[in-house]
Amino acid sequence: MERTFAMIKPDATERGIAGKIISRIEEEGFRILGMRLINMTKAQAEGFYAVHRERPFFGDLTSFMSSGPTVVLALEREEAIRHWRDVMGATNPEEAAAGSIRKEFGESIERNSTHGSDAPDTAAFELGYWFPGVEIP
Ligand code: 3AN
Repeated sequence: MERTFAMIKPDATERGIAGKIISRIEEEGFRILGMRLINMTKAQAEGFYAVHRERPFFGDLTSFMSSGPTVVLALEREEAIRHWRDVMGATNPEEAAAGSIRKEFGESIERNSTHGSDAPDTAAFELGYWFPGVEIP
């Protein structure tokens, strides 16, 4: 079993499709170990996305992520990291595979509905960032 960190971004909560995405998470065989709806501050978004701070889209990305509610999730499944990234699809919805969440719901490379950790070390950082001190059984 492996754990990963996922988010349902403000473009999706705004359109009232968080529930659809949570259903898909369950249908894909993930166990939800932790789940909260948060209103991220700009400073929290900047800390979370610190690896991207030199990128040209950093300001827009952190403004968008602090513009509305986000659902943060701790998920468990076999090969959770890879499988969740497959279910989400490519970062740019235009390039995402048919049947993926970003293909179905993503509006743009920024407003792409979901996030998922890309490796074990980032999953550990991201889970700890949003579920600090939480005992996940
Ligand atoms: P992923 O979330 O698929 O791992 P990353 O790590 O390349 O993608 O990018 C982090 C986040 O930054 C993405 N979720 C996306 O919303 C945003 N992003 C990436 N590239 C761009 C871009 N060119 N313009 C605007 N936002 C971007």
